[in-house]
Amino acid sequence: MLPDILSAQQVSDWRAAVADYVAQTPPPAGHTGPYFLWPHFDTPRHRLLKLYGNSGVGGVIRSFIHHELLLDEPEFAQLALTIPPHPHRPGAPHIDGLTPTEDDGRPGTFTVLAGVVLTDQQQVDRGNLWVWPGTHLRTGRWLREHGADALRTAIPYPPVELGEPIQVTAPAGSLVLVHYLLAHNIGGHFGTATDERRETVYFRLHAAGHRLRWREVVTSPLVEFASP
Ligand SMILES: O=C(O)CCC(=O)C(=O)O
Repeated sequence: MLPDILSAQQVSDWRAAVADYVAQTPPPAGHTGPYFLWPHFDTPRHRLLKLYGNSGVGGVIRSFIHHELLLDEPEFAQLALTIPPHPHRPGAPHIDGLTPTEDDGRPGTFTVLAGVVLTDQQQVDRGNLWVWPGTHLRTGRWLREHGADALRTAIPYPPVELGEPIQVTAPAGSLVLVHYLLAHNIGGHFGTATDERRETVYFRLHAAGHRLRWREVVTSPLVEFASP
């Protein structure tokens, strides 16, 4: 979790963009719980892509990627809202990109899930993302033993020891970086109907050439990342 990536003005600009998208495709009246929109970037002038570039988010993420690799521009975003009340605790995690896969049948692996946190999530149970720490390394080991293609049927998550989950806490304006293999899930929002909804914008990012090397990446999970 990286705090203070966006200024208060930038948070406000991003939230205005999210509000406009949600106004175009609003949730059903009375809906509570998760509400996701998936805008695709069919033009380089796409509003969210411009916010991503102008806010320097890509540059921050790039600094975590191996120095010999470029970072591709995001192809789409996920507007992740959680509308309270949603008293829910996930029982188990998932891995992204397996149902559905990409159009050619390749598991939809990517390098990093980057979440731009737009609402205060410093307390738990405010729609925070749940993660199971260390599972990206255990899953990488499991895939080394079973072969990368074992990922295709490891739904919802490979049979590795999960350990205890934590909720990611972060102030508005933070960036959350999540390894592709890290076990995660959607959290609950224990606020009331008058509390603020959770808003995070996620990008699923590929280091250049990722789709050609995905088998190496899932069996050697740090290969696309900068050395600490
Ligand atoms: O709601 C969230 O923060 C997580 C969403 C999620 O797990 C997913 O879309 O794969």
